[in-house]
Amino acid sequence: MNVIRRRGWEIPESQVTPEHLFFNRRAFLTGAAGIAASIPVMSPQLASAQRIADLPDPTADLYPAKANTTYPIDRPQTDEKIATTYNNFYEFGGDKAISQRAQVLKTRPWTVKIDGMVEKPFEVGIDDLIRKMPLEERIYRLRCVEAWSMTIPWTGFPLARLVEMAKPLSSAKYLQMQTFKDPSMAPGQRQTWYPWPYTEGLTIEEANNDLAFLVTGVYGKPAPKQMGAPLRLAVPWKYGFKSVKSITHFTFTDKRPKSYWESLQAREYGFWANVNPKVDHPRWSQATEEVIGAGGKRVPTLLFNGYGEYVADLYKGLENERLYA
Ligand SMILES: Nc1nc2c(c(=O)[nH]1)N[C@H]1C(S)=C(S)[C@@H](COP(=O)(O)O)O[C@H]1N2
Ligand SMILES: [Mo]
Repeated sequence: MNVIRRRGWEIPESQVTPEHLFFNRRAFLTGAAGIAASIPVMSPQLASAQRIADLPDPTADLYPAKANTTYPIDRPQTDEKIATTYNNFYEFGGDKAISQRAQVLKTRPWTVKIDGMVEKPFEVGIDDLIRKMPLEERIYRLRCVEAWSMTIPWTGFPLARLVEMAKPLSSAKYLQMQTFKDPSMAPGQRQTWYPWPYTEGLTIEEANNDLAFLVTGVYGKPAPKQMGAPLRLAVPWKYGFKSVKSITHFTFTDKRPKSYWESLQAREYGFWANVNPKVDHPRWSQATEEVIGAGGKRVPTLLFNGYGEYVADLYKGLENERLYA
């Protein structure tokens, strides 16, 4: 597809894909695509996943949610077809075309576990959680570390509401978030040498910033699996890899969580990962970004992805940290 091809001076996608240098692509492709290719189109597994997918979402009545326009947006929304078919979700493969493969993800029943430094650890079913929360729509920009971006209408609730519900102890300094781990469902997780489950983290202050958003839907509907159903993070001032998909586990801790990409390649992917056009990735420039779905158009990248007025204060006094990688 033309929209996803990189042109001109741009480096081929294979070179800006973060995993390129250390992700054994060939081994991966034999694994994931090999498995996908070996199952007939309507394998029993896929067929039953399809039946589940065809059931009405138990929270469908909550959509579309009321728009929150606190955060103005000056770009057109990315076309829904493009945003739902150009995805990073390594659990289902190392390429962007995982939307079909991700349909085997079983999103009900789905239990979210909250533990660590909290008054009392607990578990909550996803539908109970969603119904307790004030759903709203927010349009955010998403800037991937691979130098492309989209503009997406998310539905969800502030992460701060989950923090409040969890009642963290004052000793908790960080919130770690993890995706499911089930290699029988996610072929990428059969590559056992990767640090599954996908893990990310924020400081408690970041988690309590109003911009940090837990996503349950997109484009006025429950989120499709490839975009991280049934619960995914959106932290638009940080590179996209911080926005962990399909979360099952929140842990409050006093130790800085080590993320999936940091475990793989700490020199390139750090804890903070705030967007900054002046701090290049070791292998490519971060000065501009390709607007996906806009015919190859590039625009300048903005400090904190344009959200500095809401988040820059979080980093006062942290100037010695590697805030932008
Ligand atoms: N569990 C999980 N979450 C993930 C990823 C992933 O591979 N696995 N990829 C991240 C990256 S690199 C990006 S850019 C965004 C992409 O989100 P989108 O596909 O909804 O645009 O998801 C992030 N969350
Ligand atoms: Mo990304």
